[in-house]
Parts: sequence; C-alpha cells; structure tokens
Amino acid sequence: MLSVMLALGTVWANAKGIVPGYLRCEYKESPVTDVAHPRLSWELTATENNQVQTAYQILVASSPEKLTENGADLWNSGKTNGRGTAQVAYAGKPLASRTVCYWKVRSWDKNGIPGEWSKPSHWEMGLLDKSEWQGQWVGLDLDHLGKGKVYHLPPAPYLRKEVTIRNGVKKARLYVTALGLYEFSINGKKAGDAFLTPGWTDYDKRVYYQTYDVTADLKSGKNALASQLSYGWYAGYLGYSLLVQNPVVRAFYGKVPVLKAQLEVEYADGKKETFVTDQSWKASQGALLESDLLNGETYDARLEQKGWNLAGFDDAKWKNAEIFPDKADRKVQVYPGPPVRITQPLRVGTTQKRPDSTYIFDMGQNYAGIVRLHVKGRAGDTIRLRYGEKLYPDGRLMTENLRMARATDTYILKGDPAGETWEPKFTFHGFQYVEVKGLSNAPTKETLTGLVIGSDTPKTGSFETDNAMVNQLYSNIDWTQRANYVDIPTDCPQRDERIGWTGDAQVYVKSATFNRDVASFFTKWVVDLNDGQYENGAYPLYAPRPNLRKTDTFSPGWMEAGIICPYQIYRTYGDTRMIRDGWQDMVQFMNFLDTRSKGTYIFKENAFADIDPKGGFGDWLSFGKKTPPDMLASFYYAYCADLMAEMAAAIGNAKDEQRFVETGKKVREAIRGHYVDQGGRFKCDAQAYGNGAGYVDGSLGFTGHTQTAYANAIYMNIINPADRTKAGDYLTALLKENGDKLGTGFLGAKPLLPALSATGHSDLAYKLFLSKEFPSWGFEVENGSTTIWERWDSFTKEDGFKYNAAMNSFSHYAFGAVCEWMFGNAAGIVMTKPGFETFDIRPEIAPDGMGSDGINHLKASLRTINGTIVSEWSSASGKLTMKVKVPVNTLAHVYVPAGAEAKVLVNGKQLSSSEAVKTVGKEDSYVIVEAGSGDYEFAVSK
Ligand code: RAM
Repeated sequence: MLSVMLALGTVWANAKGIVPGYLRCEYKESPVTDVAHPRLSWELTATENNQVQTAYQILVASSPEKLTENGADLWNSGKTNGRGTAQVAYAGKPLASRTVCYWKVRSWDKNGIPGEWSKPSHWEMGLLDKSEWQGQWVGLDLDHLGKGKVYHLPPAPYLRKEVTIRNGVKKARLYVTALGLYEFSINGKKAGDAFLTPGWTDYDKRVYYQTYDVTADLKSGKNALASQLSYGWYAGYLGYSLLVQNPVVRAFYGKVPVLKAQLEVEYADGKKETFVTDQSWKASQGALLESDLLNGETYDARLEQKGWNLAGFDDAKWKNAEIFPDKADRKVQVYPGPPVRITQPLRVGTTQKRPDSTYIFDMGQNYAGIVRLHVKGRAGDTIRLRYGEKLYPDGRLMTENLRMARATDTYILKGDPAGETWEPKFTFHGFQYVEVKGLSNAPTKETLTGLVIGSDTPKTGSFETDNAMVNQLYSNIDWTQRANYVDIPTDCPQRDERIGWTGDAQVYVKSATFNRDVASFFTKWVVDLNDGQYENGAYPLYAPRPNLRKTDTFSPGWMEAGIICPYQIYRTYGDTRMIRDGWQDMVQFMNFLDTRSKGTYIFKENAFADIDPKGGFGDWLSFGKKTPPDMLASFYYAYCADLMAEMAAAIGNAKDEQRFVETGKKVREAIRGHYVDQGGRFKCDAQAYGNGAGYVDGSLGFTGHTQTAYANAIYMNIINPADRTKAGDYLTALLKENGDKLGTGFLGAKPLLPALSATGHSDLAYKLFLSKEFPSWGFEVENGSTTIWERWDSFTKEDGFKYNAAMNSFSHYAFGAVCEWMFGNAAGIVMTKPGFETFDIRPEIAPDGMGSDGINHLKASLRTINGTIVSEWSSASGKLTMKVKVPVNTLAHVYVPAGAEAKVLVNGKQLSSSEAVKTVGKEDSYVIVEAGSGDYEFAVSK
C-alpha cells in the first residue's frame, strides 16, 4: 500500500514530465519561410535532475482548432523515439504557399512518461514559386539628378498607389522586395520594423523579400500603399572602389532602385484580391535628396509632400512609375536571416561646444547605427551631422579613418514651431561621436538619441568576472560583433569598406557563436559565399562580391571561410542541411586546392605568387618577420580537409569522408617534409621570396619560426602528437624572446591562447590575456576602447592615431576572436557533440596571487540549441568553488580542478559517495565527473 502510494507520489510529482518551450522553426520564432521541409526545434525544462527526452510527438495543423491528435491535418509525427530536439524536419503533407502551420510538441522523459503538450506556435509558408509574384519591378529613374556633385547622389524615389478594400478583411499579407532598399507603409504606418530591407545579395542571382501581416492595417475604403526607395548595396557606393580608383564606384548591380510588392487580401466571405506594383503606381521625389549607405542622407523637410503616404493625397502631378525588366533566372526568396533592426536606443553621454560653434556629442559607446535628431528652428536652418569613432587630443572629430565614406547626414528644417524629429532611413554609420553643426540653440537631452542597428541575433552568451578590464573587453567584443553583423558579417562599420571579408568572418565565427545565436545569420551569408564562389572553385575575398577592384580575387586564410563557416554552424547547432546544400560547392573548393597544389598536397614558397597581393593577405597586421603565407595556406589545406571529412561523416557520405581523411594525411606529411626541420622547428626557404616585393609586409622578411606558425600548427593539429609539446615549447620560447608579448596578426591571434592552453601553458595564456601593455587586448581597454580595434597599434600613447591613420578601424572583430579562448578555456565550455548534446566543462583557473589584476571569479553562460549551460568558478585562499548548469537532455563531463590530495564536495556531499553524479576518471590535475541535467556546486579544498 505504502509503496503504491509512494509510486503514485512520484508519478504525481513528475506529472508534468519534461516540457518543451521556445518552439522555433528554421531557427526563428513564428517565421515566414520558403523551406519546403522546415526544421523545428524546442528547448526542454524539467523539475528533476538527469532528465532526457526518450521520444517526442509533433502535431502540425492548418488551424489552431485542428491542432489535436485526431485533428492535425498536416502532420502527426506519432510517438517518435529519440533524443533530438532540434533540426527535426517537417515530414507531413506537402505545404502550399501561404499555409499557416500551427504546431505543438510533447516529449517523453527517461521514465517513459509523456509530458504536457507545449504551448502552440506557428510558422507560415511564403511564396514558393516565383511565378506567384504578379507584381512588376517599378521605379523612377532620377539618376541624372545626382550628377555634377562631388559624389553622385541622386534623390530617392517615392512611390504610391491607392487601393480600395472591401469590408470584412480576414487576412492580409504584404510581400515586398526591392533592388536597392525599401521602406513600405500602409496608410502611413511602416510595415514591420526591419531596417535595410531586403538585404544584400548577389542581385543577379537572387533577391530576398519580406512578408508582413497587415491584416490590422487595412480599413474599408481607400488605402494608401506607399514606398520610399534608396540606392543601398544595389545602386549606391560600395567599399573602397572610389579610393582605389576602380572604374566603377557605384551602381554595381543597377542604376535605379526598384520595388516589387504584392498585397494579398482574403475576405471573410472567402473572396480574394491581390494588388501589385504595376504601371498604375505613381512616382515622384520628395524630401530625401541624397541617400547612400556610405555617404549618408540629406533631407530637406521643406520638400515634404504632406500626406503623400495617406489616402486622399492628390498625386496628379506625380509621374507614372516606370517598369523595369526582370532577370529570368534571378530567384526571389524569403529572407533567411534575422532582420536588421534598431536593437537599442542610446542616451547621449556628454556634449562639448567647439570653438567653431559645432557641438560634439559623445554617445559613450562605439556602435553601428544612426541618431534621431530633435530640433526646433526656422525653415531652411541646416543641421549637419558628421560621425567619428575618436576625437583628436584637442577635441576635434577624427574622420581620417573614414577615407572616402562621407558619412554625413544633413537635415534642413521646415520650421515647425512644435519642433521636428528626423532620423535617416537608409544609411548607417560606425561611430561614438557626432559633430553637430548648425544648432541655433544649445542642445538638450532630447537633441540626439542614439539608435543602434544590426542583425537582430538573439543574445545567447554572457561572461562576467571580478576583473573590470576583462568585463570591458567582453563588452567590447559583443559590441563589435553587433556593429559588424549587419545583414552580412562585415569587417568594419565606419569607413568605405563594410564588406563581407571572408578572412575576418572565418577567424571570428566560432567566437560569434558564444555571444549570439548566429544560426540564421550564417544561413543567409553562407548562400552569399556560395554565390560568390569563383568558377575555379575558390571562395572570394568578400561575399557578396561586386567587382570593387580589378585585382581582388581570393586568398589563403580568407577563402576557407566557405568551409569553416558551415562547419562551425554544424558544430554549434547540429545543422547538417547547410552541409548538404553546399556540399558540391565545398567539394569544388577542395578540388581547387588539389589542382592548385598540382598533386603535391602542399603549397610551397610562392605557390600563390600570381594573386594580389602575392601570397594573399597572410597573417595580416602581425608584427615582426612574416609567417610564409604559403605555409599557412598549407595548414589551412589540411585543416579544411579535416573539417570536410567530419562533415562528410555527418551527412553519411563515406566515400568523401575517406577522400578527405586521406587528403588531410597527405597534406600533413608534405608539410612535415617541407616546412619542418629535424628538430621539429618550422622553417621556410626565405630566399625564395627574394626581397619580398609584392607580398604583404614582404620587406620584413619571412621565417617559419613564428608565434603564428606554432599557434596554428597546434590548433589545427598539423604536427605529430609526439611533437606537440615541443611545438608548445617553441611557442613559449618565441613569446619569451619577445618579452611575453604577442606579435600575431589576423590568422595568428585566434589560435594563440588556445594553443598555449592545449600545450600546458595556461598560465602564459592568462598572462597575455590579462596584460595591459602594448600590444594586447588589455591595452585597448586601458586606452578607453569600447570596441575591438583593427590593429594592435590603432592608437598608442606615443603616436596617437599616426600609424596608418586611413587604414585604422576601431570596430573590427578579428582580434576579438580571443572570445573563443574565454569561453572554451577560461570558462571551459567545450562542445563534444554537435549542438552541445554532450559537452565538457573544463575551466582553466587563473593563476592566483594577482589580486585585482587577475581573475578570482568567473561566470559564463551560453544558451545552446539544447538549452543553457553555465560554468562558474571562484577561487580564494586555496579553496575553489565551481557551479555548473547542465541543460535537460544533455550530458556533461565536468573537469573539477582538484589535485590528488584535494577534498571535493558536490552539492555539499562527498564526491566519492555522491549519487547525483559519477566520477569517471582523472586527467592532469582534474577529476572528471559525469553529470546529467541539473545544477551542481563543487567545492574543492586542498
Ligand atoms: C581590410 C579589411 C579586412 C581585411 C582585409 C585584408 O581592408 O578591413 O579586415 O580582411 O583588409
């Protein structure tokens, strides 16, 4: 009787079982998608430790009412055994365009008990076939109006159309895209909250569209559909083309921005109506006189056509919209990434009046975005806003590093006595300071508001310590990521560049995954990468790739982004679809490497002498003698082969797996035969490079024996395991020779600390990490940075900005790749199975005795696709406390730093007699504990 009651009690306590939440489809909550078999995911919570999902059931229905086991008309997966909670592809009836799919899921726990159904969620199918687009491309050619100025900046077109809607609208969807940038409104209300739509792609191959639910925005009777266009990436200035005097400097894809839109209305009586862009649309120009991503906007509020976007406006004077032809093979698809949005407002920190009567506003944070201006004055008063990341010591705005990007917004007042508020729509800047000219009154708190923009990638990571410098560094890393993940991963947000540099992206991608959920962001950009792949198989220097400079092609260390980025997305999110979709392209890249190596499986000195710069960019922005770029190219060759082998296995392609395992071996053998001497030192034939002319910093000379060589060789497993220790010793010796200072560039900085840690030199890794001396991460923080700099010497106390002032961004994430070590080593969160289904917590405790210059407490968290992991440690006078959170349905190996003599308690009890966790081994000075889901506290005393 008692046992029955107890058993019932347990069942009762667990009646809820494990409960799925955070339902997503294609990585998004309630998205519109055009993926035929969209992938679903959910996150589990449980009240009990050690919980796993043993089975799940998914229901999908065409209405909320049908979302029952018997009613689900689209899909009932039935009870499906398995642990998977992500990347579960819809496998029901074929889904037609426009279908709204309601879904829910439940999970069975380890005891075979089904939990409650999740709250319902939904996704919606977009227009699956291009032929469903009845709208035409419409626009207004104002190109001639931009001529004769310093920059060719024609005014932005305005488009409008009134439509009559009957009573009883049940559902209304607006589909919009543009070649260029658009903002669309219905009856004066902006559709959605995205910025810079529809995003940057190779517009000859594809363009994306957005879908808006506008059911609530329509009224019966006349409705105004209105759109403003801008030149954007399609027709505006791009990158450094003007700086390098490229024959084409703007309008890389087309001269005139055009719009395509379709409003589909469904009435309660079942009737449908569709309104599309066509010849009946009217076009004009208005207050937006200039509009360009790099150069900024000019808005003359006196030219506003009042009510142009409302019904009843008299557009008799407007022209008929012009129709522009389509390209037959241009795809029109749903935007797969997270929208670019205003993600945060910022209040002005301080304001300074300058001798020339301008004001400098300090926003307190370097960011990408715009400002909202609020002013009162006379009609015709002109406010000019210029943006900069830094001030000169005398307080002037520093704009040298913007190069040819004018980055200036101008607002001309209409003279509204109530004051007027304006913000640009189609541009953004990278800045911390704004210089405002033309204010007739002293500024107030309301004059400027900062608006941060960026791809709205959900925050997933946090990293806090008791060391203020480290906390600021982490903040700088995340801000730099936000400033540069703007539709594509850019190098910098301020100067005339802002392009998708592949090298920067590949060194940083893993770091990015610790801070934000970048799954859908890279789902988009990997398409851009594949679209940008050259005929010969090489991935480009930047994607998308307009022809910004004749000599731009590909470079080792950059082009490998085509392999490394999809691999990282696979590892972090368990995404094999991206691998499958891109497999042919990736294999083609590997074929390219094979062909280039002429069957030798190595790139010897001068193997890339035919590209510009010779050898490619190599260890870009390093100090001292150069690591031969060809040696690094060879390392990357082996590394890519490994990643390809692993990805081949993940998609069940045994043949390719074997091929790439072989390639990896052959490349390593060839490297050892050519670039390694008897004593295991890296070497090269420096003579072969002659005087180095044509190579990046070639005059400094070349040597294989560099920090970058060993760091990469250890990180990429280039050397024999037996020689690993030796490589670590060479690395530490090189650092020592250099006064324990790093000299690594873009390709060497990321693996540096991980390589030290991997070879038993965690203390030295910490020393470099915590250093505040030039060059170091801490030096930037010490010098007031709020973002990561492009160069270690972007600013020095001695020389100010002098060192290459023009090529000097203060918001460049490449060196922020130290983030990988912060999470992976200092906090010790190490994934061991894709998606963090299993992982290690193996923290490296900072050396003690450094007081406030060291780290005595660290807490990192990461919301993975399998739930949130926390790793926290505190160390004080011989005592160590570790707190770990293991999400439901995952398994962790916790490496507890405890010497042979140490006493370890877990949740207050002796580890050895714990029932909560299992001790499974020892390694170095760690005790390895296996832990299922739950919260654990380990206390270690000597
Ligand atoms: C610079 C970019 C980028 C780098 C290339 C090689 O112009 O800013 O960071 O990848 O050069």
